[in-house]
This record gives sequence, structure tokens and C-alpha cells, in this order.
Amino acid sequence: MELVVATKNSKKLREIKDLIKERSLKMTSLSDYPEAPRIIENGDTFKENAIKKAVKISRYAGCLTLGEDSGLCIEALKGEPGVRSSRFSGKNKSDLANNHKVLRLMEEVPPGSRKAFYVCAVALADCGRLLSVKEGKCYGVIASKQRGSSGFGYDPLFIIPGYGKTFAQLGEGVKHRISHRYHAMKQMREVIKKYIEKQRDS
Ligand code: ITT
Repeated sequence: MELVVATKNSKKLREIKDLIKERSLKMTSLSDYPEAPRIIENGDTFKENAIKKAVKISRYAGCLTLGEDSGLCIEALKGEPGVRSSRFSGKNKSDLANNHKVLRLMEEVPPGSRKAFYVCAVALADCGRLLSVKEGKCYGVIASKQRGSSGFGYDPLFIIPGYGKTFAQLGEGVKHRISHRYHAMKQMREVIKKYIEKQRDS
């Protein structure tokens, strides 16, 4: 059975593949569907955007599809960048430009007030029909400068308090055990397993 991951972000895709680990599935992504319709991510919540991705692409591809929407919410910035995480720095967005913008906005914020959390919403749909939505979170603190080179996005800024290091320093071994994506995918993996079994039995 095929599972399309409705993303263009290759690093996110790699993490999802590692976390889903379902051998009976052939996992593809939007790079296998270059003509797929564009998804306008204008939802107010991560869940809304994840559902949009899953439903629209599953209808187009005619198969089981995962939509994932994720981002960073910073307390001192009233939840920003939030659902705008990937495009926080505007037109010429990049991970580096996004991180610089966060550091600039947080310049005056003292160490005790730099709490943040990552959110990952994941939706599963089949042929345009929504089957399930799950969400995971991971709590941390925003660093005063970028540290480490592993992961992607805001990982060089996201310190895990228990380790005193950023996700970019800790690497995927630790990230895959505690991240927002791990918590969301762990729940969705069970839903997918049951769905595959049901399809096989029918
Ligand atoms: P798709 O929409 O094609 O999936 P995207 O990168 O635009 O790709 P999102 O709209 O879900 O995906 O935005 C996610 C952004 O949130 C991502 O680009 C990062 O800036 C940030 N982000 C999410 N998860 C992250 C993680 O595990 N580590 C670092 N940054 C993360």
C-alpha cells in the first residue's frame, strides 16, 4: 500500500519516514507528484493546515496520505512564529533568515522568559476522506545564539532544558525520542497500522 507524505520539505520527510517505520507501506512524497495542486496554508491552526494537506493530496493521488503542519510557538512573542513558522522572515525566507529574525526579536528578552514549544499536527486521509488527526508538542527554551548543525528549521535555537543543548546539537538520536513529531507520529502510527489491517481483512 502507498502512503503519500504531502510535504515538499525533504528534512521533515526524512524524520516522518524514520518515525512511521511501517514496512508494508511504500512511502512517497510531493516530489513524486510534481503536478499536484498547490496547498494554500491559510488555516489559523496547525490542525487545519494538516487536514488541508492530507485531504487535498489524497483526493488528487487517490491513496492514503499524511498531511503534516508544524512550527514553533514562543511565549515572549505571543505564540509567534506559530503557523507562519516556515515563512516568518517573509519573501526570501530561509531557515537562517527565520532564526535571525527570532534572535533579533528576542534580543531584550531575559533568560527566564524564553520559553517556547514546537507543535506537530498530523492528519490522515484516504481518497479525499479525513480519517484521523493527531497532535504532539515538545517544550524548550530559545537560545541567545545558534548552536549545532543537525536537524533543520529552528533546531539551532531550541534548547531542551533536561540536556542544556539545542536539538541541532543533540542530533536525531535524541530528537526522534522526544520531539513534537515523535509524539504526533507515535499516535498516528497506531491509526495507520489498524487502517492497513482493516483494508487487508475487507
Ligand atoms: P511543507 O508545508 O511542504 O510540509 P514546510 O517546511 O513549509 O513544508 P510547514 O508549513 O509545516 O512545513 O512549516 C514548518 C516549519 O516549522 C519549518 O519550515 C520549520 O521552520 C519549523 N519546524 C517545524 N518542525 C521543526 C523541527 O522539527 N525542527 C525545526 N524547525 C521546525
